[in-house]
Amino acid sequence: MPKPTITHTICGYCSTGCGLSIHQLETGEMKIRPRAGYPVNNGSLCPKGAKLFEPFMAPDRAVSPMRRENDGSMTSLSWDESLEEMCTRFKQIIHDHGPEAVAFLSTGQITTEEFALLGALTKYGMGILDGDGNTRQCMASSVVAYKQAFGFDAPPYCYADFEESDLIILVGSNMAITQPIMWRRTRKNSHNSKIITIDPRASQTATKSDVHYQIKPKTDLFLFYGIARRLIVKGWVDDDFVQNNTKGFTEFAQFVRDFNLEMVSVETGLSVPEIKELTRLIHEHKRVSFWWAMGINQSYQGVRGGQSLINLALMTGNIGRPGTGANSVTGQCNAMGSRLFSNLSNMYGGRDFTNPKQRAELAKILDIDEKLIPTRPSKPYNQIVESIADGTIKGLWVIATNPASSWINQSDFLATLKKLDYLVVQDMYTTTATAKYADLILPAAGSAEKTGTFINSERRIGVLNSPISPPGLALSDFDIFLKIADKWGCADLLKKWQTPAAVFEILKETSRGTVCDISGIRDYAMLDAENGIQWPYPENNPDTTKQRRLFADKTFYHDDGKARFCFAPVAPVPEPTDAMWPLWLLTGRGTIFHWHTRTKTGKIEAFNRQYSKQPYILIHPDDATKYGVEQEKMITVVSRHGRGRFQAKWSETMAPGQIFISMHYQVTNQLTGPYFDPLSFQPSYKATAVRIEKE
Ligand SMILES: Nc1nc2c(c(=O)[nH]1)N[C@H]1C(S)=C(S)[C@@H](COP(=O)(O)OP(=O)(O)OC[C@H]3O[C@@H](n4cnc5c(=O)[nH]c(N)nc54)[C@H](O)[C@@H]3O)O[C@H]1N2
Ligand SMILES: Nc1nc2c(c(=O)[nH]1)N[C@H]1C(S)=C(S)[C@@H](COP(=O)(O)OP(=O)(O)OC[C@H]3O[C@@H](n4cnc5c(=O)[nH]c(N)nc54)[C@H](O)[C@@H]3O)O[C@H]1N2
Ligand code: SF4
Ligand SMILES: [Mo]
Repeated sequence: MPKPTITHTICGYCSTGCGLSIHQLETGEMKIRPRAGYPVNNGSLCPKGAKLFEPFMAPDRAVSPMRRENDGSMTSLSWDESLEEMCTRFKQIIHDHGPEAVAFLSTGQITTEEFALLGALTKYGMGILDGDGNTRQCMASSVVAYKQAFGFDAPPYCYADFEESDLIILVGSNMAITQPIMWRRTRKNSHNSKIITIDPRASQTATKSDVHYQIKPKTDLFLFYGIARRLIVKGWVDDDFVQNNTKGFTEFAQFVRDFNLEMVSVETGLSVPEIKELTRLIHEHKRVSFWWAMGINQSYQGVRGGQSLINLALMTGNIGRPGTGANSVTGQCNAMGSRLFSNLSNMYGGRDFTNPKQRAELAKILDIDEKLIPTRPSKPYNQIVESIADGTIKGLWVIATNPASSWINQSDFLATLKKLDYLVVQDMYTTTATAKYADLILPAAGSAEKTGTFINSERRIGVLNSPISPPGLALSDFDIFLKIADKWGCADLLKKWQTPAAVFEILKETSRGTVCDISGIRDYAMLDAENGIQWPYPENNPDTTKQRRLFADKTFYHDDGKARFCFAPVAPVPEPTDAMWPLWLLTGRGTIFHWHTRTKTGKIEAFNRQYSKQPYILIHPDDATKYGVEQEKMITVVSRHGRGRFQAKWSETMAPGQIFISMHYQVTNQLTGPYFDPLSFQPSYKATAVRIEKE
């Protein structure tokens, strides 16, 4: 039997970043297998990765550029015609209204090289100042939390820490369905670990954990400040670590004095013995790891939430050792690439736009005129949306994200989108919620159809080899950006940026000497041969360990090498429940099978059969009785911002007073309102006051 041809690539869904082996048989048939020996997922895949290719064959793939005509119909165009139109329209808007009148919204789902090229094209070539990613919706709070506490946006862990921990504390993470391979690793633990989940719902993860702390929504800060206080009262602090490796502990200890057990119990709904027990467990275990996800980040106080866990890790010395850490789990396949190399909130390599020395340094590395580099970072997503609403932004380019479904406060957002003079949507599909508003659609290849790198949650850079080709005229985002550069007339600036491999070389140079230095990675072949490589990996990197964590030397990235305790008073919920709006709406992922707005997984019939096509709510039976909600019947959920119809599902996984709606339906964000963390500008998707109306 002839041997199949094997290519290696990375799954294009979640930030776990599983390695795949694609076996191509002589018949042309392709089989997806987990990549043997890949340190992320050795031998395992979740159902989405196993069916990676199916959505690529869907009939609504965008196969040529398309223009919306006056009667609303779409006409196919050549690349030349479409980009001529796009550039002419955007240039006209900039000519008439200035560079702030055009912006873009991007993603955590394209390659690092594509981010980097987009950042250079827009900022240096097209003169566009503002562009942000959907990563703002996802991990902006962790970014700020880490920068302030550690001096750099540096998630410290490797996945081996799941296996090395003796106490795993998951906060606002439904890992069993959102990061199933990470979850599997928690189960391969040889330290007899205990898994604790802190979540207002008995989520799929909470029910599989050893202990579930069913906290009231948005009271995590009370709990973690309260635990910090009790650790201090009991003398359970790692004084040496605090003394030698941190700053601000005295002020922190003073601050948490008010968070006594009784007050924390009232606020969180947990009993005093539960809080005491959790504190004791943290003290008695030797390798405690704290993991947080969207239940913390997507909040009006998300940065402080992440930092409240960082504080616990610091004061107990649970960092830099196997099985420890204050670990933010990010979401999309390349959210971590966008954090460091998209040139949006930071310049390449985590440099600061407002720092003249760093601007000059970058201009030299890139061999460009320093004047081309903006002196301020991009506006964050929410301010871009506000600027569309007030008419400042008139042209928008949306790349690999579907904000007409995923952005918060849709009841305003959809009206805002209509205010644009010109909207370009670059996507794999013509039928997305956002594409329906587009004046121009640019057909993009998906992750399995291109080359480049993704960076996963544990900072591992993995390389993509395209096992399949894009359909029709569709092109990789990389090639689309190069074509736009040509049309715009700035191709000269990007002479050195012609292939993903060439851009990887540029990124190596921009990273040299920074915290995320990757200058020691020779090329893609090395990445492939080494099963991915975690940053940092400087030239002459002495540490070739396959799974590396940060801070083993207890040195942090602030100038004095010390980590900071960061904290603030607990802010009131911006929109409280009351007699008129008596229920808390929680939103999030509903199933292992579906991805966000379902543009991809919604094409897989086997997955659709496993999940309700009808938007639904989960409601506790007591609330159902109280509000006269019948099982499986349609009801209307109303918030101060909008309304939607849902099928009612009674569920004891919910605490009374709370309902859950998954984010996989466009209607969900009709209910959410415009609240953001003031430091990270991340939307607060997980606390909206609502009521139920019977039909
Ligand atoms: N199957 C699947 N997997 C995915 C995705 C997907 O769409 N589908 N998306 C990916 C992406 S981009 C992301 S960001 C991740 C998200 O991964 P997760 O963060 O794990 O998922 P979520 O469901 O958004 O939220 C997690 C939990 O937060 C809880 N929560 C809500 N409010 C609070 C609170 O106040 N405190 C606490 N402690 N918990 C709270 C919710 O009940 C929920 O169970 O998943 C990634 N993986
Ligand atoms: N209520 C509520 N809302 C939420 C959340 C929540 O928990 N609750 N979570 C938030 C979070 S964490 C996230 S990350 C966002 C996700 O929100 P979105 O980013 O809007 O969701 P996706 O469905 O992943 O959209 C990605 C789009 O890119 C397209 N695409 C995929 N690959 C490529 C590619 O390679 N190139 C191009 N050009 N296009 C491609 C897909 O077809 C799809 O239209 O949702 C946020 N919204
Ligand atoms: S766990 Fe994430 S990266 Fe791994 S196969 Fe599933 S979706 Fe893909
Ligand atoms: Mo996300």
